[in-house]
Amino acid sequence: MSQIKQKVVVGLGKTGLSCARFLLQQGVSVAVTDSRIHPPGLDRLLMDYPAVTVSVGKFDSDLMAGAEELVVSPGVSLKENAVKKAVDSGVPAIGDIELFCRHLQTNANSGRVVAITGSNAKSTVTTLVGDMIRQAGYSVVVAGNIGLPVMDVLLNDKPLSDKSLKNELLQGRHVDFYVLELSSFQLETTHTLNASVATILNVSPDHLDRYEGIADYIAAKQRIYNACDVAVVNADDQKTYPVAASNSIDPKELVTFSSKSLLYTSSPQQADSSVYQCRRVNADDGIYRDDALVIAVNDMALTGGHNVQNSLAALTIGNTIGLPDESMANTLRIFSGLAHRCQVIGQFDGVTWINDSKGTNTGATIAALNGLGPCYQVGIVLIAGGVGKGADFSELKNAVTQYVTACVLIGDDASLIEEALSSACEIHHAETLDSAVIKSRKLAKPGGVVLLSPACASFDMFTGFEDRGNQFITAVEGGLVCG
Ligand code: UMA
Ligand code: ADP
Repeated sequence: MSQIKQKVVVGLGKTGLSCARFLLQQGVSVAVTDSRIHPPGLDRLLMDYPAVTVSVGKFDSDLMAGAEELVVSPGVSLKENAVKKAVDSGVPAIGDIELFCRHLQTNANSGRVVAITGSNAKSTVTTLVGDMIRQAGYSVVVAGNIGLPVMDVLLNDKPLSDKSLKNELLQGRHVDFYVLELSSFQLETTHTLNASVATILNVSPDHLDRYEGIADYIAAKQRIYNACDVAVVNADDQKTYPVAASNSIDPKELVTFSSKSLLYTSSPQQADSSVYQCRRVNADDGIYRDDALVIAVNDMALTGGHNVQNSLAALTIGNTIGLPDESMANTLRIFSGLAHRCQVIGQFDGVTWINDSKGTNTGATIAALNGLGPCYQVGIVLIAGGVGKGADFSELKNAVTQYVTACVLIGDDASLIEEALSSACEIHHAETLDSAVIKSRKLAKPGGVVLLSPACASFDMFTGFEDRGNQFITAVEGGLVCG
């Protein structure tokens, strides 16, 4: 007698738990495997479904090989031996985003999907677009890599703590838009996204410990454009354009945003066909649409050149889905950014302390330095280091030479960063974040900045970027920087 085939959920973190619970609520036969002995979602799953098959401590090859389909968590590579073996023998592999899209596609009345990826600025732009949609009077759910697994949105017992779910779904409102932040890991296992609007905001090296090289990483990101209606691309970064050679990538429309106009010419840049442009008129910088001022840069709550770029991206996405300029400008007047992204903690003894713990790759740290550097002529003391994920830290050299007076390095890859930057600025080392803060206090000059923007992941010393940022804030506010 042949056994009933199961879906096997691979990984039991946030994503695996949400997928397993959704499938079980739908009456689907499910088993779960995780390489960890006690994965984070285990207790909750067994509390709700004590009889479900769970195999932990190592990936269960036999379970996977006999599956009808694998639902693979983003933290698990498709190159993982057991996964690869099952896939090579014909078992299909999908991820949570594919499961979500399938559900929407069988529900005729479902909302439109706005899909956002990029090496940096994903969470900022995703949140901004969500706020713009809400401000314009539509209902919206913001989910994905930003921290709310998409399948949690579809559960019968949705997590009440989540703001956007509380606002929209629990009031029983129809959802007009799903704004999804998608990582390259999630895109690898997504086959039928078919987004209304899809964007790659920018591409710089990241996660090179998981990819063969940058081309492999970009190929994963490119999947966001599969069968989308409108592709929003960064005209200043060719790597964000849909690759014509890939036959499934065929947006019906291509729309650009560009911050080349950040040069603030007084008239539109001739080669730039973007809807929104930056111009300087009578010494005031503003974002314009044709000759009409949409918003003055000084009226925006976000600061820094990189955030003008992020605002241009959000406006362009909003325009594509029909949001009015006036309402989007109102959102830009209010939205002051997310915690841990170039977040000013305060000024002590004339030194400004800034928490950019979410700067987890070189591209992010370069943007933070270039965005903040021009505002602080006295110079920046940079606290960096952690898990480099195979990055080439020499990419930091130009921005460090221009704006950084000293680096204080922490974490596993401190010596790699020192090797790359020793000719660019003074280098110091610290065993702990607290001692890095104390050293930085001594190195910083009044009028200058101490910036935590590590260009690295945090898992060697912290539970995540939030933990790293919160410990930094505690050290700064707790008095280590005074006296
Ligand atoms: N892991 C194992 N064994 C397993 C399964 C996972 O060791 O069997 C490890 C992974 O290698 C990873 C960790 O456990 O280090 C978490 O992996 P996961 O797939 O269980 O992660 P989730 O808890 O489901 O969280 C994921 C995203 N994490 C990753 O992609 C690593 C979260 O993004 C995301 O918010 C969440 O789904 C909801 O969608 C985090 C992230 O760091 C913030 N993302 C990367 C980034 O932004 O750069 C891509
Ligand atoms: P993501 O979700 O992609 O990590 P975030 O919005 O959380 O993006 O921002 C992460 C970091 O990226 C910030 O801390 C900042 O240093 C950097 N950053 C913000 N905007 C940009 C941009 N337009 N280009 C490059 N880096 C940026």
